[in-house]
Amino acid sequence: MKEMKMTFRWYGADDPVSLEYISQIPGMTGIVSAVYDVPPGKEWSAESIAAVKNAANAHNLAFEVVESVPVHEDIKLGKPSRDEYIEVYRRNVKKLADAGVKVICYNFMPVFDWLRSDLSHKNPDGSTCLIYRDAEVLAMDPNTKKLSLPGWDESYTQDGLRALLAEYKSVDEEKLWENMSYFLHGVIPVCEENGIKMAIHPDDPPWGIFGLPRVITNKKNLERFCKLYDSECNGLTLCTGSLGSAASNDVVDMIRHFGAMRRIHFLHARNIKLTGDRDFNETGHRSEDGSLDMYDILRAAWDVDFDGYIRPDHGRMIWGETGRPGYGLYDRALGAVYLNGIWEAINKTLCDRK
Ligand code: CS2
Ligand code: MN
Repeated sequence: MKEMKMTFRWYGADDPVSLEYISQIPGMTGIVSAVYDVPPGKEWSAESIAAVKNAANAHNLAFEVVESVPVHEDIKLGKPSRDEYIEVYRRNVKKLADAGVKVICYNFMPVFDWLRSDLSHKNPDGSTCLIYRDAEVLAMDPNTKKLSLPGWDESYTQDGLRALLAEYKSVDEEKLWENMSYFLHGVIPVCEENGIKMAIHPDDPPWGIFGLPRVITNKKNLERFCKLYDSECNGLTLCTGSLGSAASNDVVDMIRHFGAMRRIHFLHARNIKLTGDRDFNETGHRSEDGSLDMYDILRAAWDVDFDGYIRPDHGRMIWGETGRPGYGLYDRALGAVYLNGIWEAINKTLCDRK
């Protein structure tokens, strides 16, 4: 029987989803979490890391995956101050390794992490989900419009955001690659020394937005990324929903390819329904509900002997639940159990049953 490790994202003590509830999900082995109250570029204290670990362990859950250790904008911009921030990153890597962490998920998206046009789109069955409509997102371009971006309008002031966007005017895709390479050359050696696997999260959505460059977007670029620093520690978070939202991406093929290279350390399983060119809705995890085939995805992972960490990614809000968009308990728990069910079926079909 092959084994992957089913995990669940937990946002810390403020998360409306408790560790107790997470531990009650069948087949759950650990949490994916972070120290959330420290701004990017600052060092995490050993005590705060230990607090997450102890809280998880008290519920019989492991804490071996961090999502995310954020990369300071100065590193992505390639400013002189980046050396200091990379040094902090290296210290955080070391501390996390000391606490038993094995994988660090991060992203290299300028300014914004995931972007959506609506965080609570109402489905006919009464559930809500996150959706992306390219035209609507572009119409909210903060370069020219008053700041109002779902999920982001509280993170920035209008002026702060404009200033940051202006700084990125001199960073095109090639420059971003250079800055990424510089970052990796600073960080991966420490990971190699400490047994940590870095796992970059793809850009979501996987195309440039508001004139900002995005490069972790397709197979060719993931290949280029792996070559920036040729080490197993320089790996990927394969997020099916992020990559799959570009119709040209073949997620299953990517899992086979990068999985065989031993570069996938973390799998985010999420389904999305493509509703048009650069338009999609997030859905429940089931293959039939979206455009991605979860059986094919897990079968590819199984075939390449994936034995890393997996988690259900965003879910819908169902059964009247309220909370952090994409990160409710119920739909993600259903996702986890569904994924484990597929995995058991593959295992029992393809392994000798002793
Ligand atoms: C998202 C991201 O798709 C996802 O997993 O929720 O916020 C993700 O956690 C970050 O991009 C990882 O750095
Ligand atoms: Mn993801």
